[in-house]
Amino acid sequence: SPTIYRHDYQAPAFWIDTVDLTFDLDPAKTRVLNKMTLRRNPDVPAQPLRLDGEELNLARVLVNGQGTSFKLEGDQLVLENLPEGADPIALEIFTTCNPSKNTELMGLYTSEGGFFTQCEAQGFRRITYFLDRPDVMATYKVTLRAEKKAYPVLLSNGNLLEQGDLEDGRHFAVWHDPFRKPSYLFALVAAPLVAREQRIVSRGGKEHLLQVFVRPGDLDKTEHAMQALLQSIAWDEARFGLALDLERFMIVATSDFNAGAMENKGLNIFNTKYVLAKPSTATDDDYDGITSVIGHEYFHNWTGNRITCRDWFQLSLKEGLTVFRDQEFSEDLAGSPSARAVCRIGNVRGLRAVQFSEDSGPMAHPVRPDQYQEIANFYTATVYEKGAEVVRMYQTLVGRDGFRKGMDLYFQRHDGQAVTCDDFAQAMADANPDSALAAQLEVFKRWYSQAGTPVLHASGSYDAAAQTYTLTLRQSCPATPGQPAKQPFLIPVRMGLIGRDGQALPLQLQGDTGTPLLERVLVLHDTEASFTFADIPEAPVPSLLRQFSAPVWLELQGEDEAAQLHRLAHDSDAFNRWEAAQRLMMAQAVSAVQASEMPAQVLNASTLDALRAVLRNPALDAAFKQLVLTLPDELEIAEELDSVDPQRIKMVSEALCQQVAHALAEDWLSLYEAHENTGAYVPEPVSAGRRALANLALENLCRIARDSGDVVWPGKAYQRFKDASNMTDRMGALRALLEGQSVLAQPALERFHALFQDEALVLDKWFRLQATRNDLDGKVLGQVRALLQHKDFHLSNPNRVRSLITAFCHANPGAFHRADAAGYVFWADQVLALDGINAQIAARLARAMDHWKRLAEPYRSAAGEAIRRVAAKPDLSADVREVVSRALQ
Ligand code: B3K
Ligand code: ZN
Repeated sequence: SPTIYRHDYQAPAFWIDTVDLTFDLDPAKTRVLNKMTLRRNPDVPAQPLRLDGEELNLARVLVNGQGTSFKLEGDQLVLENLPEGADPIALEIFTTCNPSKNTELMGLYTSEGGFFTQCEAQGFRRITYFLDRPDVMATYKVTLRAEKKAYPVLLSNGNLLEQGDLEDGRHFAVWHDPFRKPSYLFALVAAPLVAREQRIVSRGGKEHLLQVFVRPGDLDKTEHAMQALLQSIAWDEARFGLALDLERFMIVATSDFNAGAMENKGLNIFNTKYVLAKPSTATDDDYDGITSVIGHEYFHNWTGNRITCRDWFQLSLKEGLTVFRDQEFSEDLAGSPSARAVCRIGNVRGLRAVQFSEDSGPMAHPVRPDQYQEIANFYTATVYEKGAEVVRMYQTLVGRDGFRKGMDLYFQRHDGQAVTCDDFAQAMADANPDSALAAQLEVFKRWYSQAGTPVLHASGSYDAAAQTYTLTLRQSCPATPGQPAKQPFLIPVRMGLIGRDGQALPLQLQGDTGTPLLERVLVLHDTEASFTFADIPEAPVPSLLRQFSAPVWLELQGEDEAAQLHRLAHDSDAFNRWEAAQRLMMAQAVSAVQASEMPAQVLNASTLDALRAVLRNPALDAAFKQLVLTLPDELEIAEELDSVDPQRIKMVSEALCQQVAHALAEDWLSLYEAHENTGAYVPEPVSAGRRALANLALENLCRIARDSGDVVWPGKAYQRFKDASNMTDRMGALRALLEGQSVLAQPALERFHALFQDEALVLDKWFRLQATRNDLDGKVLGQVRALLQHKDFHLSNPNRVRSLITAFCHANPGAFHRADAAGYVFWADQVLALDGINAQIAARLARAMDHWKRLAEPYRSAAGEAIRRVAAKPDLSADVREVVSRALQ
């Protein structure tokens, strides 16, 4: 496929002002009448109209009511003889398509007896011929006609104008969306659904109808989603002054969906995973996921829909900003400082696990990419999560109030427009003219243009005679594809200094006269800078990059273990306390991997003592303790190494887990007893933290039992599994049995399946548990292969594929990277099989091999062979082609 470049952007030759669509919905042959009014863009030289269209059957084209000549060139419909001049042109196009054969789930498709759409980024062209690009914005009127009994609910964007019955048992509905929108925000639904409804009056006194549509049997799982929607609406008004602008706001859940959800104007379509929850089927993590995704899609109504992207290279304009907004929403809901820190730690773990890894591999790209072959491949952790970190840095640099001012100016300038990342940066800077951001805007904007994770090298020196402490910060950034050398980034470093007694030292920069602060943000915008603090009475321990104030690797030069332990014990920043524990464990895990002989113990005694002290500290809450005691996993360890031997890492990781289980045995016991009973289930942070810690303790107790042959703890775990009143505890107990390699694990898995065979989302968990289980005997791949044949496994359902195949290849490295190469053969087979069904899902799976060049032998050669086998398929999708050819470059 051709490569598309950001620098080639040109405004469209035509604008489309209104779209009037009529659908006669039929699974095998849906008829679409598209009546548009267009006009020439006077700013662009006259040229033919080229409309995008894929998988369509064209029946008729009329221009101002008359037949016209046209050409079909590849996937474009070309009209060369449109009237000259500025007058509006009426264009009418009649096509048909086949939703029931649409396994890509892009455009109009059927799922469980209903019709659904997904148009972002380029799905609308699979519904009708159109200028399918985000800078072409029109108002839409939509008429839906379908059989009434099979499709009682007919929905599209905006307001319902009219509905009624037709002949032959069919009915119709007419919708009108008053807001101009790009085609990627179009949606329709026709399905046998029911709705939970709520009417609200917003602060401005306007009435709104909120609806959550699901299959009839799922209505008892919609309460949390509705709650999250109400909280989202209130939060956006309170924090950003952004009100709901629609009379009606609809959420629809479908179980066949490529992504998590989609922010179509007024008609958000969701993966059921991010809507449906009740205590017996959803875990605490599921509840949190629903809150953040409902928030995310709702927040898009302003950041994405009211102001959209000029072109797809600007995707992070809406995604980075909206992820940042949903993260802030979740933190504000969490409430206490400690619960906020737990949220932040969770987000940073995700960022480092996925985005940092992406940034060091063949798919590395800037937050605002410069080129792509298939845009669907660029809905990435870089665009989303790193993009959110870039937005967070604005807030760190200009403060919360300054950030709000920047947002206000952004809306004042650009409401109703399709704009660029530069426009956002300019609004932030202009609203904060005295900030470090405004002073260094061009440097700051390198976060959008340069890929790769910068390394921040920090070293400190204490001058006892002068009573000063000098901190030197230096940055570098590794080369990434197409970007061999980088210019310095602007890095905000939130920091403090900790005294010997654990107290924060007042910070007074030399020559500075303001009141000393206990924490400040240093700004590095050159390759290197030094900061000298005055009146420092003793050599301090620095605490840098608090709250993870920039998406960088931090290297603390010349720092000893004592300093890490000091931070772990005393840092006032909860993030850095957690980080200190992670660094201590990681450093020792890495040396165990690199040692010529596997050491008897991975962690030293002082680290274990420090971990024990965390568990015994009554001032820390359960959620935080659980996070500190979550050990670096195999993927995180691999990310630290230049040459990766997955089996060696697996051995070390296993030894680390067993050591921590045994060394803290007494604590696991008392923690389990103190936290096992969390009372009636409420999905909120305090009791969720208790559940998480109880489950971690139980897992460790079952690990101990594995070595000692004890049957009491597996028995208790099995009992807890059977009696659990909520899914968090049930899954926790089941995982403990699996980690403990208990003979009860298999009966528990069978019972789990029997209990939940009618709950698709729970079956996904069942598949995932088996795909990601600890592979001590090399049998997991065989089990995964067997599960492909299970009656509940369907290659056409993305959630199921992700739960079994993608989870195995991406999240179970010890089972996937086999010396006999069988994991890679499996990977290639599945990528090829999926590519004919759903290219987006296939491409995501393909990325499991991103880091093959860092593998040690024999893995590397075998992986290369598997990738070349995939690449050799001549009719590979553009999606998979782009991923494998980058991997091979
Ligand atoms: N904007 C959608 C993305 C849909 C993915 C298209 N391949 C979901 C979201 O970010 O809210
Ligand atoms: Zn989004």
